[in-house]
Amino acid sequence: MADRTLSNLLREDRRFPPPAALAQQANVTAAAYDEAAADPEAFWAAQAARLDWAEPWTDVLDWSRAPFARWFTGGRLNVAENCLDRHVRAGLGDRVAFHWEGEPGDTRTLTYAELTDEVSRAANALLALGVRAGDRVAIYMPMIPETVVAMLACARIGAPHTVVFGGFSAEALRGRIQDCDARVVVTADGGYRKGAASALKPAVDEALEQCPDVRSVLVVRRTGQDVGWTEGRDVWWHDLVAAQSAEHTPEAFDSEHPLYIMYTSGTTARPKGILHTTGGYLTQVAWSHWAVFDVKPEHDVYWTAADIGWVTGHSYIVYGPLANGVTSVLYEGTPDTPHQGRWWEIVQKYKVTILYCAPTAIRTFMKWGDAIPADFDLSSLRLLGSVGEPINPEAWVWYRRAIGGDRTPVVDTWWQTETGAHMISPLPGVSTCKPGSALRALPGVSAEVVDDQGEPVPNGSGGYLVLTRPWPSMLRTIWGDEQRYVDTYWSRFPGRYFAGDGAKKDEDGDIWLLGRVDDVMNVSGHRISTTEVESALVSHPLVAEAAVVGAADPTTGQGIVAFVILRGDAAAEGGQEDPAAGLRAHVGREIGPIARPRQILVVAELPKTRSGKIMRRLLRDIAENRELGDVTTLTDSSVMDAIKERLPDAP
Ligand code: 6R9
Repeated sequence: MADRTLSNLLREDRRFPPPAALAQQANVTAAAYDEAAADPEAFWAAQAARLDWAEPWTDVLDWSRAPFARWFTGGRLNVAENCLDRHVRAGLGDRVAFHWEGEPGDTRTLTYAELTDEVSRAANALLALGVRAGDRVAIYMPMIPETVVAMLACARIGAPHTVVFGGFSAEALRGRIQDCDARVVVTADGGYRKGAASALKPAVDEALEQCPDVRSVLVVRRTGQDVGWTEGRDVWWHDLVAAQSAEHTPEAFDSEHPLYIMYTSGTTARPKGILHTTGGYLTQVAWSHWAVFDVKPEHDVYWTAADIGWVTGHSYIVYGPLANGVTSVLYEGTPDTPHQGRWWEIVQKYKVTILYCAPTAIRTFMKWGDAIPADFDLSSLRLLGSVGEPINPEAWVWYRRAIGGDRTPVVDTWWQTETGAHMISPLPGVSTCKPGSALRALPGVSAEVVDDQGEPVPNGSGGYLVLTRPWPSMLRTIWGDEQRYVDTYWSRFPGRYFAGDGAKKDEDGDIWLLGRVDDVMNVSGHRISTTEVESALVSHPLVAEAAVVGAADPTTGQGIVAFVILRGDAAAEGGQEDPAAGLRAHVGREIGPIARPRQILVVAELPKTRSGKIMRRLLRDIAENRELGDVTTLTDSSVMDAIKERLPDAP
């Protein structure tokens, strides 16, 4: 892989040093890298001390049963207590924890004191339903405050939660409930999406037909729509939770007590239940949120515009911001309801200072055009973040200019459900940013790019991303399948964690992520990453978004097939002319003739997961004219039908 990759990304030479004012007051300085490198365990022990521990740990890390890690062994703490009660005790009870904005425009403000009471009531309600420490609870909810309350109530009583994205099907929900043997489900009648009430409860009812062990369903009334009701099993949140006492004394749990299971799709059909535990997870999530977003809890209004059903929502809507006592925004709906300026209206209204979202959202806003954000006052923003996929340099520069007013650093944060917290990212007060690069491993984290034999590649070359030391928020196992944990992550390069992503090191040793290694194409023996071709396409003024796949090709092994969405203004002006020839030539100029797509299809939408990741697997099925594989993790399965309709006859 190392030698033959093409390198248009590495020709990106725009540089953005940290703003002086931010650098002067930054939470973390360059010294942290050296400190952490000298003694990573001492570094993490110092970060763990940011939390309240009921009992101190004896060892920082026990790696004697590698790759099964134990962090802060013997230590005891309660996650909800750290996120709530301790802030109230410190006199911060009146600080806003969440400014919640419903899609129809209804709002709720929850202070730390109010959230603590609500979580205590919900914890008492779960206890009343017979939930005990160690029992799993499934949460299938819209983006409403009760979702956060339910998660923290579970954490408070030591019942690991598994949050299933509200956009997933009954089938996906059933599989997850059964895999972790959850006995209680928390849900809502529905939520608001795209201007209408979208039902959730029917999917729960359908899933539970095949989950006889689920004994209780706690239902939040959000939309008021009619719901089916199973007497003896279903209970309204407003009946049960409201009747509980707001007094609940949290018990301290072992540092390795399970906190949650988050399912993520693998390359095979069965989703993996990624297990996160208590002390190490909260330590790294709290530290990274404080360091990477440079949060000042007294001043900042922080917004992760992502779904709670994605790991990003767990770590950077719920646990990180609350552990740091920060004020956040929580938004229920879609970015274009009721108009395409909705996010910017929210930034203006709450004077959001830090915004964190996915490249797919950024490219969508690019497509809608600069005029929309320009209508709002975004001057409160001081820092922007990106997560979920490689961010194309053009999208990065647009984000900084059109949203960040050419002032704000953009932190491109690489991490995974499995890593629990940020791993590779700029530090906004330290790093000179390069559009499209996540730069280097954070203090306390060790990453490397290696070749097929596991040898580190020289600067200027590409290979596989690995993590070379355990880290506090690492997954502990795959729920119920230790062997799959070992095989998936620790066998490809023994002793090191295989992330499944391709990456390059530039001449400075900075890291550029190139997408999943299964997204690398092989065209006439040249290894070309989908990310590189997509970035070349997105750098063309006509293109807002692109998805590239390798389709079997009788002569070249694989041929490049590109699906593109045109920018709003371009699509309107474009007339009848087919842009494919111009785009092919553009890719040829940007990367080289070998990377010119065999086919370019203009489409209106692309198939995405909850986190905005393009499901290239499905596009490959289309490009190779196959039946579609598993679509249970798609946010909107009708997208595939729309794409198929636009297809010319198969090549
Ligand atoms: C947090 C999250 C993990 C995969 C990961 C990689 C991709 C995430 C990225 C990125 C390039 C970034 N990814 N952040 N690629 N640059 N800044 O997304 O978790 O849903 O488990 O996905 O997402 O391919 O391996 P998850």
